[in-house]
Amino acid sequence: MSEIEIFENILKRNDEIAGENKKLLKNTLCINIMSSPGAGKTTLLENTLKSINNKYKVGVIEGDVTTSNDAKRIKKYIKDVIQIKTEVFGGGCHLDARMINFALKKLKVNKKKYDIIIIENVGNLICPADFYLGEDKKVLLLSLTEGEDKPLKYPLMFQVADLLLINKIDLLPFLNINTVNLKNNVKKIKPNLKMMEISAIKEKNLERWLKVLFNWLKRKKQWQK
Ligand SMILES: Nc1nc2c(ncn2[C@@H]2O[C@H](COP(=O)(O)OP(=O)(O)OP(=O)(O)O)[C@@H](O)[C@H]2O)c(=O)[nH]1
Ligand SMILES: [Mg+2]
Repeated sequence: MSEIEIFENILKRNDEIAGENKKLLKNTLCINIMSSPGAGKTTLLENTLKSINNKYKVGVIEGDVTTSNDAKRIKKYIKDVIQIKTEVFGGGCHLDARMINFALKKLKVNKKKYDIIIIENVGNLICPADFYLGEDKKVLLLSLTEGEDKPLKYPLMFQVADLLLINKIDLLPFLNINTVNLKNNVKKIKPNLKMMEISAIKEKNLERWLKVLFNWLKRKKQWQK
């Protein structure tokens, strides 16, 4: 079997398990947040949870190679958090459907009535793009400090995203980056990708993102009826 065939088999098995996850999540909106290391995923989650303010039942699945640092940060806001350490599963640079299946069962999604499950993927702009987890939407975070050319260098990640959040916009005055060039590069890869500039450290700056999140939730709830 060639390496390509082996990889195709891995993805096929992954998609089968992702299908099971999708069934488990039939009454729950599931978001997969992806980015490079340090782009601000956990910060966005913290401030999103503060804003949601217990209005909805939310569960969070944290993905990292090692440490429970991110789960500890999230536990300050909600109790339903699972930390996946990919090293334990013999993996590394991304979450796969099998890990999410394990986490969903630990969160008891079939019994507890979650409105939203948010997955924070491992910080990486490459591998997470290949692995469908059973989520409804993929949110990509790109921080300004990463540079204008990232859409051109990591096109798949931008192609699979449903929403691009351009983060750390508060740092714009200090950086040698042109957001027009950045957005033009995104358009070359995915012309219709919705983009929003945010600063995840500022809770009040997140209104547009929250509006999108609540819209997705509303649509999922309508779809269930
Ligand atoms: N100035 C500024 N700093 C930010 C912003 N968002 C996040 N940060 C900082 O960026 C650093 C990394 O943020 P995290 O939220 O831990 O990033 P992450 O994507 O979760 O990182 P990994 O999980 O390790 O991949 C922290 O020091 C944050 O305070 C922002 O909008 N502006
Ligand atoms: Mg994090």
